Parts: sequence; structure tokens; C-alpha cells
Amino acid sequence: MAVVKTDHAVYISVGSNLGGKLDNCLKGIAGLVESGQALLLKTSRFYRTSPVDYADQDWFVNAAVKIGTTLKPSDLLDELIAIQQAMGRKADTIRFGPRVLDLDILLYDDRVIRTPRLEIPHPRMHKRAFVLRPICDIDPTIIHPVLGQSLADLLSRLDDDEQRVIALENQPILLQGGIP
Ligand code: PH2
Ligand code: MG
Ligand code: MG
Repeated sequence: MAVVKTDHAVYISVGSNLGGKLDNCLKGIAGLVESGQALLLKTSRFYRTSPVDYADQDWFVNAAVKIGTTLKPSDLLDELIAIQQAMGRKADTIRFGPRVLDLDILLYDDRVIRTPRLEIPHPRMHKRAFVLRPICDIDPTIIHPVLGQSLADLLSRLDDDEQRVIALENQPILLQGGIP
């Protein structure tokens, strides 16, 4: 059996609003595991979420996963981009617009990274219920490394009634490996 080292704890958001949305999310998570570079530690519930930032598009399916990996952040980003492309994602035509699969790094240990290509923590995660609700399924006590507040607090302080986040009635069952 392959042994995957898991030095770094990373939270990734998973989303899709084109085609078979849930299936696309599951394939994206499978792609991470199949890369041999990540161990799937935890998965949130899956949600139907109303579109944020660009309203004229279909609802999304969103989830979050916790992985363990040895990849450094920029190499992990390359891997996520490769998985998105393998799923048929085209270069974005509309910012915040429709996408077959979106894999975003939310948190990487408690690192703070701000480069033109990569911002960690994800710069909008604290404003987005479709990110905070799923990640709080995994661990609501995580402290946002820049804002210094727990993710549960950030979620409870969102005063945006427009953001709908509804758990799917039929949750997929994912096999998760490793030590949580
Ligand atoms: N992703 C976006 C823009 N808006 N809205 C929802 N509900 N879910 C998303 O994943 C999402 C979005 C850009 O990545
Ligand atoms: Mg993205
Ligand atoms: Mg995104």
C-alpha cells in the first residue's frame, strides 16, 4: 500500500455549478486522492448554495475537505489546477462565474501567504457562508490566522441573508483514510 506523508494540514473548498455538480465535486476529491500527493482526512457535508459575487448563474454544490500533504503551497496549487483542467474547466471567462470544478486552498497550516498567484487564507473565505458552513462541519474551532477569530464565530457573524446554504438530502458517503 502506498504511504502518503501528511506533514501539512490543508483545507480545500470544492465547488461546481455546471453539469453533474455533485459528481464533479466527488471526482475532484477523488482526483486529489488519486494524485498520490494527498491523504483525505475529513470531508464536510455537501450543500446546495446560492451564487455569490456573480448572481446570474446556477446554484452551486459546495463542500470542504481536510487533507494531509507534503506538497508546498505552490505545488499544491499546480496540482489543483491540473485536476480542474482534467475535469474540463476552461480558462475563466467571467470572474466568479460558472465552473465545472473549483478547488481553492482555504488554509494551509496556519500560514499566511500573499503572492500574486496565491493568497492563503483564501481572501474571501471569512465572508462566504458556502465556505464557512462546510469547513465548520469539519472543525468550527479553527482560528483564522489573520483575523484571530474562530470559523464558528465568523460564520455566526455573517449578516448576509442572501447567502443560502442548504445541506443535500442525500449525502454521499466518502471513504476517508488516515488519522483524523
Ligand atoms: N464560487 C465562486 C463565486 N461564487 N458562489 C457559490 N455559492 N459557491 C461557489 O463555490 C462560488 C460562488 C468563485 O469561485
Ligand atoms: Mg478557484
Ligand atoms: Mg473559488
